[in-house]
Amino acid sequence: MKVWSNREELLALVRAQMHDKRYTHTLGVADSARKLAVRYGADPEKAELAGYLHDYCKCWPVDKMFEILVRHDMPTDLLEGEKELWHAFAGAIVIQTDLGIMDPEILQAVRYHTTGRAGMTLLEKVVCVADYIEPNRNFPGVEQIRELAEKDLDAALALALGGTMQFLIEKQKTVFPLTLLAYNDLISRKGRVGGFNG
Ligand code: DGI
Ligand code: FE
Ligand code: FE
Repeated sequence: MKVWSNREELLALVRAQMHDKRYTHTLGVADSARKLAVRYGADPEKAELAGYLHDYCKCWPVDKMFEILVRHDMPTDLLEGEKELWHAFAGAIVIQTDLGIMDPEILQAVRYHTTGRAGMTLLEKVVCVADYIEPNRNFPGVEQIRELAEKDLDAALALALGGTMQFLIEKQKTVFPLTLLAYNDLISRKGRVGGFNG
């Protein structure tokens, strides 16, 4: 277990796990997540912390992530699937074991930040959307997601996940089931009471 007792010490540990560009992205996600939390009524402190931690082991060797996932009995479809997804699931484990993060809301926000899932919590949505729209992000369609994120978090997330699935299909990559389930869940709530535009 690594020892930290304030934000600066935590950030130094986060900083040591990744290259410059990933760290800049990490700070951007924390800032965007805090703002989205304020806008939509999630806990801004938790959102910021989850942002700092969400890509904690993104730059780790895949073998190291794989070993952690196997040790924690992660499902076969994850282990045999796209390695890009591993950092989210391994990250949720590692920030608990190495940094002592125990808050299940934060752990889940990290675990599902890449794929999403059906029935995402507000904090999970905030971190997932922040990951797409933080200021250093630059991909086709990001502006539209940024604009939507100011007025409708679910709609922004559906647009973002839909774009990711389109990108994956174009590249003939697998769509992880949770990503599709997250998308379907958001789309099927659209227009219902409590759904998009509530
Ligand atoms: O870690 P970041 O780059 O900040 O962003 P992220 O955690 O959303 O990871 C993005 C990568 O994950 C990108 O290469 C696409 C990939 N990805 C996301 N959802 C899926 C996926 N890859 C596959 N194969 N299937 C998915 O459902
Ligand atoms: Fe990530
Ligand atoms: Fe990220």
